[in-house]
Amino acid sequence: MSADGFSNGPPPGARADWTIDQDWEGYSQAEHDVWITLYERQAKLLPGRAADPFLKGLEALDLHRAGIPDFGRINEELTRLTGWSVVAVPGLVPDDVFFDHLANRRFPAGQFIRKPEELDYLQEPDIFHDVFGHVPMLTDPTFADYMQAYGEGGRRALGLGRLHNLARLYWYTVEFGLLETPQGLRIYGAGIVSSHAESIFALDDPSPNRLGFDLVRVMRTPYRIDDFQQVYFVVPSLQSLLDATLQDFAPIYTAVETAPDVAIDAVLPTDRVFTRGAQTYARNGGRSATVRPQ
Ligand code: HBI
Ligand code: FE
Repeated sequence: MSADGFSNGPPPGARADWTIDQDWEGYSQAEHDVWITLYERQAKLLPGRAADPFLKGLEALDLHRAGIPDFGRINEELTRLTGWSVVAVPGLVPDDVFFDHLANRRFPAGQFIRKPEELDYLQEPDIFHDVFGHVPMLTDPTFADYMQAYGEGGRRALGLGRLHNLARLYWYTVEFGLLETPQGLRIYGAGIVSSHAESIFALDDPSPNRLGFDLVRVMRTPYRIDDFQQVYFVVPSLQSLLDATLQDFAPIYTAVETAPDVAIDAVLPTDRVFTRGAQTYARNGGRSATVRPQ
């Protein structure tokens, strides 16, 4: 098993880069119905909660309500807009494979969809999390550049043994990031926007901290993989996110190396505070540890 827990090669039937055919014709109506249920629920909830670039991307790609979208159809528009394409993979792929895809403007999306009894529970990102959650933002040119820069940074981080710091950057932006707008905070993180419960919790609940994004601060902050986040970081613009990644990370890693992690529920005197959370949710044990809101 290699360092990140994968057997050395791609699974049977997958290509060397771990991609597989989506086989869109192979989806059953029951699988399309799960997509429709999840899509309808979020489409009703997200106006006024999701950031404009996300809502614009959803429209542009017409992730239509009629079921699981065909990657071939999505890619015609997505590639025209920002040069990105969605490729099907069996599930999580090794970090180096993941970064190589991102660095080449390919987003690896799980080909499978969750079962009807798993609507709010997911062990591993499925096609709804990956395509509904991540892909609409890839239609935004600035975010599209950020994701490619992240992929290139990931390859370097692997070489420097700094993956865990970079994974935190991904987690608190791409997965659970919030955007500051004149109308208030809006969601751009895929992990939030693809989760009905967390789309509400992340903006409305008094429990979590909501703090201004700072690259070193984020890299020093651990995260939860089994429950709602205890802290969300807010960027003033997508451009500021891209600018943060276009600098040389070596001095950043040095700064992070000597600084201890920040407690997940801490607010530092240097933090820009949007919400000083009560942490009530986490202190009451959150959800059962086996449930990961998606
Ligand atoms: N693989 N398919 C897939 N999707 C991901 O989001 C993903 C992955 N492999 C690794 C990974 N994410 C994380 O470790 C990154 O933060 C590096
Ligand atoms: Fe994700």
